[in-house]
Order: sequence, then C-alpha cells, then structure tokens
Amino acid sequence: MAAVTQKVNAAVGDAKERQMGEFTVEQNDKTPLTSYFGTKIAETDIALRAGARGPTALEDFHNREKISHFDHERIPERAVHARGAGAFGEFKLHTPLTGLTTSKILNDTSRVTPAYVRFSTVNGSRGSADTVRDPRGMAVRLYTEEGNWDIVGNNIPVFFIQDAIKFVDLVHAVKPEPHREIPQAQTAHDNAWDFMSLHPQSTHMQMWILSDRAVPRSYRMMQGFGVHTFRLVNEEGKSTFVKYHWQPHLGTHSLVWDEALKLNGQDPDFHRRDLWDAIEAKAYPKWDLGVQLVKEEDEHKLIPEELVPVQYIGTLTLNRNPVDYFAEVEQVAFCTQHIVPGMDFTNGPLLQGRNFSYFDTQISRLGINFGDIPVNRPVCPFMTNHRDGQGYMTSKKNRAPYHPNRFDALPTVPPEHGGFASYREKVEGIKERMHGPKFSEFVNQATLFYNSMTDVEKEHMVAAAQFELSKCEEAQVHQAAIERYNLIDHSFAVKVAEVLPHVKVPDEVRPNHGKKSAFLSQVDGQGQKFTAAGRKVGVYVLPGYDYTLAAGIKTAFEAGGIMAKIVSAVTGPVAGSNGSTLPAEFTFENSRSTYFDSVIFIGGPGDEYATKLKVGRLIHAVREAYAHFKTVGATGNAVQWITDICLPGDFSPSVKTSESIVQENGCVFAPNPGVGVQFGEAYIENLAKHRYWARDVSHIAA
Ligand code: HDD
Repeated sequence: MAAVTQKVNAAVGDAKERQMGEFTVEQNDKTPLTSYFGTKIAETDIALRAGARGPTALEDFHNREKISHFDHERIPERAVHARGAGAFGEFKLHTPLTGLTTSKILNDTSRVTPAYVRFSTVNGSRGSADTVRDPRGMAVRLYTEEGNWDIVGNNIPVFFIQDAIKFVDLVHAVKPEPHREIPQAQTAHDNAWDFMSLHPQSTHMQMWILSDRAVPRSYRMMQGFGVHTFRLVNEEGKSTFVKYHWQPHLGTHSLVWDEALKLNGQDPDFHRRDLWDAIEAKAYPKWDLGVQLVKEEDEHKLIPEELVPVQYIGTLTLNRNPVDYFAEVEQVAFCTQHIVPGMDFTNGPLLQGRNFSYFDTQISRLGINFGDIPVNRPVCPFMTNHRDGQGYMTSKKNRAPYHPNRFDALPTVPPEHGGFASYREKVEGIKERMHGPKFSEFVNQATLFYNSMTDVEKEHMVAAAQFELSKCEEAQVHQAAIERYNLIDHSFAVKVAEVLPHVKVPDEVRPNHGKKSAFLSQVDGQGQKFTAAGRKVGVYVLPGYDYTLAAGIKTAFEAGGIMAKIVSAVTGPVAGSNGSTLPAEFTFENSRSTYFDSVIFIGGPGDEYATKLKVGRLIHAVREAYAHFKTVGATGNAVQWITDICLPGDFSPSVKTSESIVQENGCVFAPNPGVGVQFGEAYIENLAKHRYWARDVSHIAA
C-alpha cells in the first residue's frame, strides 16, 4: 500500500477508535508529496511559467489543484454553536433501568460504549472567543451497538422558547446586529434584549444566562442537560418519561466576569485548550449520567428535582483528543432524532422541530451523505438503500437499492428482534395553532431561580444585567427589559436600573413568591462538589527560588490530579537556589494570572525581594489573582514581597515572620520553607474551595 494512504491505529482501542483508525492516514519518513491522483510532485513552491518573468501556464495541474482545493476548504459553519471543542471517550452503565426500556445501553452493565462529546458556545462564529457570556452546548453521542444515540443538550436545563418555530426569531435576535455585524458572540446589544424582553417565554432562561452558569470555568466543570422530556419504552410497549442530566465529577464552577472578559483576548481558546490539556495530562473529565423518571400517568406534572430525584446510572469519561479537528469536530453531525430502540420522543413542539432542523442543517453543512463521514458512522453494521449524492464514499454491492426486490432485499427487522418501533400513542385533537395550558406561566421559575442564589451570585446577576443593558443603546429596550425583570423580582429590577437613570421602574407589580430550590446555587447548592483535582496552578518561581520546595509542591500537586505549571522569567530549565532546575512552561510575560485557578510564588532565602522585585507584571499577577478571589500562595521571602509590596495592609504584620503556615482569607503563606509539606496540604484544601467570596467588594460596605 502506498505510504500516503497508510492507516493509523486501525487495530487499537474501542470499536470507534478502530473504525476511525481505518480512515486515518499519516505521513511517515517515506511519504512523498503527491497530487490528489497520486503523481509525485517535484516542485511545489514555484508555478510553471513561460520564462522566469512570464505568464503562468494554465497547464500546471499542481498549481491549479493546490489553489482550487484551498479555494473550497471552507464549509458553512454551524448556524448556531459554530465554536466548539470535541473529544472521544466511553460510557459505562452501573445501574440498569430494568423493566423500563429495551435499550441495551441502559440495561447492560457489562458494555463499554464508545462516546464522543462536542462542547460549544451558541452565539459566536467558529473563530470567536470561548469565555463569552452564553449558554454552552454539550452534545453527547453514544456509539451503541444498536446505533448512534445523540443527546444534544446544553449546560442550562431550560430554553428561551417553547416552540421550534420561534428558534429563527431567537437566533436572528441574538446574533450580531445585521446592519453592522456587532457585537460578536454576545447578547449585549439592542436586538437581543428587545426580543427577550418582549417574548415572555424567555423569562426563565434570561435569569440563567445572567447567572454565573453562562461563564463556566471549564467544559469539564459544567452540568449538561438533555432539556426535553424523552420516553423510555419497555418490552410491553409501556412508556416512562425521562429527563437526562450530566453531573460533572469536578463540580459546577464559573469564571468571574472580569476574568472572562480578559481571557477573551488573552487566550480566546481557553476552554478548548483546557479540555485538550486535561486529556493530555490524563486528568480525564467525567460526568455521571442522571435520570429523572416520571410515569406516563403523571405526564402533566412538572419535574423539579425536589419531587423527582435524579438517579445516577452510569459514567461518561472523555479520554482521547481528536486527531484532526476539521474531520472530527467540524464534521460531527449531531441530530436529536438519533435514538435507538427502547426510547422515543415526546410531543414537545421544541423537540419535534429540532428533529427536523438538525438533519436538515447537516445537508447544507456536510452534504446528504454526512452519515458516511467517519466520525458520524455507527459502530454497528449499517446498510441503507440511499444512493448517490455529493460525497458518496462507499461502493455498495446491493444491486437493487429498493424494497421489495427480486434479490435478497435488505430485510426489515421486527421490534422483538431489535427493529425500531415508534411508541404507540393515541393522538387526538383539533388541528390549530395553539399551545397547551402548561405553556402559559413564565415568571415563577425565573423568580425561584433568583431566590435560590446566594448573595454573591445575585450580585453577579445584577452586574451582568447592568453590563448587558448598558451596552444597549435604545431607551425603549432598557425600559422593556427592566419591566420584565420587575415581574421576576422588584429588588433585582431596581438594582439593575441603577445604571439606567432614565428608566422608570414600575412599582412592585407581582410579589416575589419566596420559593427556593436547594439545587441551583453554585456556591452552596445541594450536590455541588468542591475539589482541587483538575485545577491548573501557576507556580511562579522567583529568582533564587527554593528548588526543593518548588519540586516537592509540583510532585504533590500532580499526585493529587492538579496541573502545576512552572512560570518563570524565561522558558525551559530554570535553576533554583541549589542549582537544580525545573522546566518552565510559561514566562512572566507570556502568561497572565487568568490562565490559572490559583497562583503560588516560590521565593528563596534572604529579604531582597521586598525592595528589589518591583516588577509590574508580577505585582499585577498577585493583585489580579487576589481580585479574582483565587487562592494565592507564597513561600520564603516571597511572603514578605507579597505582604509589603503587592498587597500591603491586607495581612497581619506577623505573617511574614511566622514559623508555621498562615492561612488568611484564601491566602496561604509559608515564610519558613521548612514547613513545605504542610504548606502543600493546606494549599490544596484552599484551592478546592474555588473562590474566596469574602473578598468581594460588597463586603467592604457590609
Ligand atoms: Fe440546537 C446545534 C442544543 C434548540 C437548531 N443545538 C446545537 C448544538 C447544541 C444544541 C448543543 C451543537 C451541536 C454540535 O455540537 O454540533 N438546541 C440545543 C438545545 C436546544 C436547542 C439544548 C433546546 C432545548 N436548536 C434548537 C431548536 C432548533 C435548533 C429549537 C431549530 C428549530 N441547533 C439547531 C441547528 C444546529 C444546532 C441549526 C446548528 C448546527 C447543527 O444543528 O448541527 O440545527
């Protein structure tokens, strides 16, 4: 076989990895450059021309092929969710849903099902920044032995609209305004808030996008939700309603807004890089799959977590980065209609519309044969009677692609042998443009969400709404948005309106019902997890740093699943006080504190930093991390430097001479390097808390 078509890894990994290997080619030492039709190429830098300064010859097939292929490299980006990151992994069931569904993936605990997940923002273009205020997509594909099952969900369990026909209006409103195509990837503009304040169905979702959920710390630290109610169907054809939840092992955590804004410029790939780095570091992200089950008879009841507890039934692990982003992330084609026997849809008008839209959009993105693209192929045997079309990739030997035929037509499979059968549902009604009665109350849930937040989370929501509305230019939009907030909670509307003096906040028109849910807060919500594992720490080694301590901390952190990144004046090996070196991945100049969950400054002996280390970039790193409520650590003479120069007046004077560890307000100091081990332990405990909200500016007033 010619080297250029050499296959990679076709024999290793799970069924999906082996299948992808069949379609993966790689370059080796002997691989020559060829044309698409295999001719070896002798010259690729200079086009064929008549004389060194003469016209270019049309005859140069290599030049034409090269430019032409480039001219057609782009395909339409996704209409929404264009910006994304993907990874492969596996799903393992631990608790079977016996008797509720015939789906093997939900019954057979011995199976390990290959999985693929694509995370995304919604609003921005393919090259837009990761840390914008936006819902995040979490589209999960499970390559089951009965076909692909896609759960195309978000990190927010509710949605802006209840009928798919409104999706077009929603997206046209939230995308950059059409006359000047500003702003990219965000809703801080007139059209977005015009639509949201006039369309009552978006009331609940507005509160979620104003909350910290819309600026996640990491794709690894987000919940995922199937959003709709689906059906499970058992052998007797009886159905149970089900909602799907993905619960991250690392907890649900967010960035703060200032950090998110800075990262948009400092590292627009922040979330993509985070996912990639974690998988490369073998800190594999994991989610538990939870289900809420409701009997068919209870169809009309709401499904709050308090009444219908989430039961966890399996674990999803992402453990393999893509080989080729375009092939595997751009070309993956999720469809809500991809389900397997033992499950079915419900009549929700949002879901029904999605079942049309996803298939339809893949045709314009990828062509009608998108199912043949490797990342989209099921791992079970598959054969259709579809024929021809652009990008038709396989030669099918069935001579009569129709049914029935005179040969062995592809047999259909009865449900008792695994063929898909739709749930037998009795349907009656008058054909009309109407919504059911459940679709008429829009405010109670929004109020409940706001009530369930802690004070600091409420402050973030007020600040978010102030930011969004103050970027809108039209007074009419401000007024309408505030009136909608006023329905949710009067005090919220009043606070937001503080930056909009021309707006008249109506009197309280609707008393707050005072109800809360215990599951919604990210600060103290039930089920929330706080762990240091999976975090990235910037270990800043200062001139003459204590090597033993720094190396010990790095080893201890990595053993705890924490990614410790050495930051120094230069990259590469950096010598400490005893001459030994640690490898610096970042420099003081090419990184920012925002790259890390937390920063530690490793000093050395002596007290010269206090007077000499007046480096603005470093002082800023300490202050910025502190202002973003992060754990800040220091050892040796770096303690004196931080307390005298970077954060003077914030700590008791005895801190810099203490013989033991000092922990104050999320800062961990060890002026005496002899207590390095205890320092590491105390640091990890502090890091696990995520942020120190007591440093929030509002507490000065309190
Ligand atoms: Fe959608 C993509 C999630 C409503 C039409 N959607 C898309 C993706 C996610 C969601 C995660 C990205 C998939 C990927 O990574 O490739 N969408 C949702 C959720 C919704 C929702 C959770 C509400 C519960 N979407 C929705 C409606 C419609 C669409 C009501 C149309 C009527 N969505 C699309 C789309 C996209 C899409 C235009 C763009 C690219 C694609 O499908 O493959 O068809």
